Amino acid sequence: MARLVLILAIALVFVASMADAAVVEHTFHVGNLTVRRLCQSRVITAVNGRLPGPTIDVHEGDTVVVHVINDSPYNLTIHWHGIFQILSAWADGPSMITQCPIQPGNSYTYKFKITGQEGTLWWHEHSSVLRETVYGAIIIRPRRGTKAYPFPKPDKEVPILLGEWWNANIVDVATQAFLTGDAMNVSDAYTINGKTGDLYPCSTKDIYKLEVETGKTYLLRIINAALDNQLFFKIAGHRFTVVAVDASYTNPYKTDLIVIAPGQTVDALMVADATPASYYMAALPYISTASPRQAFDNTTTTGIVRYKSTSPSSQPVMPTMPSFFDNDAAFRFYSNLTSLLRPGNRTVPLHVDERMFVTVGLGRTACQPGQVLCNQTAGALAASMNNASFQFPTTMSILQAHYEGVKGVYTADFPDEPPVFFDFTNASDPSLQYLMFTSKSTKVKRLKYNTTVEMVLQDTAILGIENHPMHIHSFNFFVVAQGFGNYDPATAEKSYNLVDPQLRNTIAVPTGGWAVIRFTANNPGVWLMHCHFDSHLLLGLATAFEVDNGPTPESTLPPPPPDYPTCQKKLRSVADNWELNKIE
Ligand SMILES: *[C@@H]1O[C@H](CO)[C@@H](O)[C@H](O)[C@H]1NC(C)=O
Ligand SMILES: *[C@@H]1O[C@H](CO)[C@@H](O)[C@H](O)[C@H]1NC(C)=O
Ligand SMILES: *[C@@H]1O[C@H](CO)[C@@H](O)[C@H](O)[C@H]1NC(C)=O
Ligand SMILES: *[C@@H]1O[C@H](CO)[C@@H](O)[C@H](O)[C@H]1NC(C)=O
Ligand SMILES: *[C@@H]1O[C@H](CO)[C@@H](O)[C@H](O)[C@H]1NC(C)=O
Ligand SMILES: *[C@@H]1O[C@H](CO)[C@@H](O)[C@H](O)[C@H]1NC(C)=O
Ligand SMILES: *[C@@H]1O[C@H](CO)[C@@H](O)[C@H](O)[C@H]1NC(C)=O
Ligand SMILES: *[C@@H]1O[C@H](CO)[C@@H](O)[C@H](O)[C@H]1NC(C)=O
Ligand SMILES: *[C@@H]1O[C@H](CO)[C@@H](O)[C@H](O)[C@H]1NC(C)=O
Ligand SMILES: *[C@@H]1O[C@H](CO)[C@@H](O)[C@H](O)[C@H]1NC(C)=O
Ligand SMILES: [Cu+2]
Repeated sequence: MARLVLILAIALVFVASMADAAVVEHTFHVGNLTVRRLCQSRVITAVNGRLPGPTIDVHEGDTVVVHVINDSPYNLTIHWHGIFQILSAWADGPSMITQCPIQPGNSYTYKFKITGQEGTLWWHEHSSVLRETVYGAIIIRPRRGTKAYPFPKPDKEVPILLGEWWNANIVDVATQAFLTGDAMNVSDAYTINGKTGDLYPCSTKDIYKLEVETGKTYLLRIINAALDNQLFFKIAGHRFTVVAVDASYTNPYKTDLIVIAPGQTVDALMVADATPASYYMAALPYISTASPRQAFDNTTTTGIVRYKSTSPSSQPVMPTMPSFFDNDAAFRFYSNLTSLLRPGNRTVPLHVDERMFVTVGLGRTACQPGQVLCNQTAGALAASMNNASFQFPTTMSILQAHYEGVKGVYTADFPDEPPVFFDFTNASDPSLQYLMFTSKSTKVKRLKYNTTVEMVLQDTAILGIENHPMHIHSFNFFVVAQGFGNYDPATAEKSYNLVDPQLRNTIAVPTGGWAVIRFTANNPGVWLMHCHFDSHLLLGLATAFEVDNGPTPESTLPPPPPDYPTCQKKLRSVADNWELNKIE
């Protein structure tokens, strides 16, 4: 038993000696780890025996190679969130979209280049809900030996990974939700760098601490790795200057409040210019609707920022936090970010090839096969885009089916608009009840190489308005406008920012509102688009883009790597067992 609790820190980072590029290599052993939190002990799934997992620290232009060895009892995959994966779709990671899962006892090597992006991203599990504890930071610095940051050089860089914690086994929590067709149980705590902070029972020592020195500047690389909650983050007595989001530089934006959705990152400078003392950093959820239908985890996680000269026993000052329902504060932050324009950087495409209008929201569907505890009369909870509730295939990844031309795994008929246009966001409109029911399908949107898409994302009030963090794999998109209520082109188009809109990989679509995004499909492959609340992804809030090859070898997807996982059920091989014994 103990030999499988692999507390191995075998992260081999070897850096080839090349002028401006290197190969950064890691080995991820994924396995059981026993940890104590909130007065009890729990077995979690973790990489190399650590929570959060290892940081991947690279420069733009480098190649990353990660050997993932699955010694956990679960199927899993790893996704490199926000990485463009130019011509390396096989390494993107979402289960059944670009690969079959890595089964227990098996391994897969992810290999990809970091091209044209700098800042903070992250990696996480992408087969079920294991990303609760299987996640870590990706830090991309400017290309080796050339450029500096487009902001004053910080004295220190500090990853801040915000997470969520359940006392129960997270796979059991998700399984129960599936079997009953009900909402997933909410978390028991939030975490900062894997620790709950001292406002929870038995947690005095389980707190992240950052020591600072007066006058120094800290670059906080903030990542929201929580499964199901957007978060408000503050540090008492301090202000931030946001300089990047989702690994895209922004014009400096000063604020004392960071708002961050699951999937997003924020790089913020913080100068230690307060009276030397101890200060709490704190995060609590942004719930976005004052009358939530579901229960939510209303706790607060904390960390401590302590000035060097201050006594470790001094009581930290707590920041004044916004209310859970402060839509104004969230919108102020989300809507005021703009891209930093530098010569040669991507600018917003002015010509649009395809327009899509996509509703996102919750509803219900017939109980699915296997949902044995589901109420047949009421049906199961479901989520959909344009009334299509996404069903993951089971026999083969969509990318493999696309590449080999296998029929019957998916259909390329994801609709460009909803079946009916209605008063999307008026919750008191009784006709919404008739729009409640959706059905399961595996519909993707096919795009020719280099197509520029403009998509309006429209939240619906059918089963309660929410702020859905929509993420697209491979493509960063410009957020040209956002607002509340129903999207109306007559007024919205006047507000488009076609000069310096923020560039993101995850957009928190305003609660009961809309957002307009533009991107160019300049990478062949199959790319998932989905809500980054895991509970909504599991309910079907997803679709995918099937992007054709371009006309040249530089725009053609190469074949899959030799160790590409298949969906055949596998048994642990003798050789693997020998390896494990050796490690013990
Ligand atoms: C890992 O933990 C799970 C319980 O969470 C247990 O069922 C399984 O046997 C453990 N596996 C190993 C190899 O220890
Ligand atoms: C943006 O432009 C700067 C300066 O021209 C360049 O160094 C950087 O690599 C560009 N970044 C991206 C993501 O294209
Ligand atoms: C979910 O919460 C309910 C109510 O608190 C509890 O009875 C149930 O055991 C929980 N499910 C899991 C899988 O922990
Ligand atoms: C959190 O919810 C619990 C149970 O609903 C309630 O008793 C408590 O007052 C709430 N706490 C906060 C800070 O809202
Ligand atoms: C940000 O956006 C809000 C609208 O939500 C606006 O009122 C505010 O003045 C803007 N500027 C700043 C610096 O927050
Ligand atoms: C099933 O759902 C129906 C309709 O919502 C409801 O009336 C009934 O009480 C539910 N049955 C159970 C066992 O919960
Ligand atoms: C919402 O729908 C209700 C019921 O149909 C209607 O009375 C109300 O005027 C609508 N509200 C708006 C803002 O359109
Ligand atoms: C949504 O899909 C369901 C099931 O396919 C269908 O019954 C329903 O009419 C559709 N809703 C709308 C608004 O078209
Ligand atoms: C794709 O678009 C880029 C940028 O607009 C352009 O440089 C390239 O030639 C295009 N490729 C094809 C095959 O159209
Ligand atoms: C694990 O993956 C294999 C291959 O796709 C599949 O046959 C099996 O059902 C999966 N197991 C679970 C528990 O999902
Ligand atoms: Cu969602």
